[in-house]
Amino acid sequence: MTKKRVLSGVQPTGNLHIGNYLGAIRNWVEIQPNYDNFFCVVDLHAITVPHDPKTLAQNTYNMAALYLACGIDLNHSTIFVQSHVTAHSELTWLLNCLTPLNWLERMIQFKEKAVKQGENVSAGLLDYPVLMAADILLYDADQVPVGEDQKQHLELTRNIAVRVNDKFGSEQNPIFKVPEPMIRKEGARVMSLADGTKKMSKSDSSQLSRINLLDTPDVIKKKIKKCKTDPIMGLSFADDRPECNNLLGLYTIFSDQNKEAVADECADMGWGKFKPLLTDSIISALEPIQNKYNEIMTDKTYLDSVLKEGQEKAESVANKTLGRVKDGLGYLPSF
Ligand code: AQP
Repeated sequence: MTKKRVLSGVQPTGNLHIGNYLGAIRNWVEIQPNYDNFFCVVDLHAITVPHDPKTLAQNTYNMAALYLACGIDLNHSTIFVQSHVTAHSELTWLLNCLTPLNWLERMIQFKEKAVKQGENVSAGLLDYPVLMAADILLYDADQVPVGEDQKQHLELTRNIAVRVNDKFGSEQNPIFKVPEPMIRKEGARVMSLADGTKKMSKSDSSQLSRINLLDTPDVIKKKIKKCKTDPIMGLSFADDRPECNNLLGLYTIFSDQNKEAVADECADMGWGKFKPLLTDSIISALEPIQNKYNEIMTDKTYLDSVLKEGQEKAESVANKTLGRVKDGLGYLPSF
């Protein structure tokens, strides 16, 4: 039986944080033996907000190395760079012309990020979800493992696929496979360390709001020490205690326990006792990833070969889908 296909990606916009890890990459690693996986570094998405051309290539490289360091296994998965497969840009244009503008204007992420950019907001930011739809649909993905924040974009991808199938395909010969989101409950939404009601985010101006996968033990210790808490005695998973909920949730995952065990362990604790436990659990969980990352970064030839092979595998799938779409839309075949 052929395995179902999975596609997902992360933008190379700065350091990967534990929200990206728990919401996305850790799940990719766990599910990969059961699927045929394509994981890309979505560098075309990275320029939808102002970017620095001096760091884009290196960030892309670092992100690919982090995928491997987190445990992406090339026996099950293909790692590639989005901009290396030109079909992503081409399909985006075709989908742009088939996507109603008001579908994009409704996207929460656009509204939130557009506010931050004011007058400089680019058409690319509005178009971000169409590019994401192209990424997913090119690979006939069955499942898309993402964090909770991407749920609305996944819904849009499904709507675009259904619309194109209805207009240009047939029931027997649909143009696109309609993908399903794969959102795990725990870790799906890791919150900022500075405000338990806001998601942890790469673009938050405060470094203290997030823990990066490559933070040193001292930095992790400092960030946890300074993180926002509440003045209530005893720790609990209460809905009206966003910071407490978030930190207990992180401890649950990083100490590899279940929620009930953590609720019992921490019920009578104060922050002074809890914070060192959380710090140690994060440091120990990240240590093997950091060691592997440092090892991979010493071997550029290896990383280049991974990305070259990834590009070839991704192109062979993506170009086939692009051909099918262009046929469906009635384009003159190229020579
Ligand atoms: N706080 C989070 N909790 C759980 N999952 C998260 N993801 C992002 N933040 C959290 C998931 O990480 C994957 C890659 O995200 P991305 O690179 O596309 O960036 P993003 O979703 O825009 O969020 P970032 O990384 O924090 O960047 P900005 O600063 O742009 O908001 C996705 O699967 C996402 O769900």
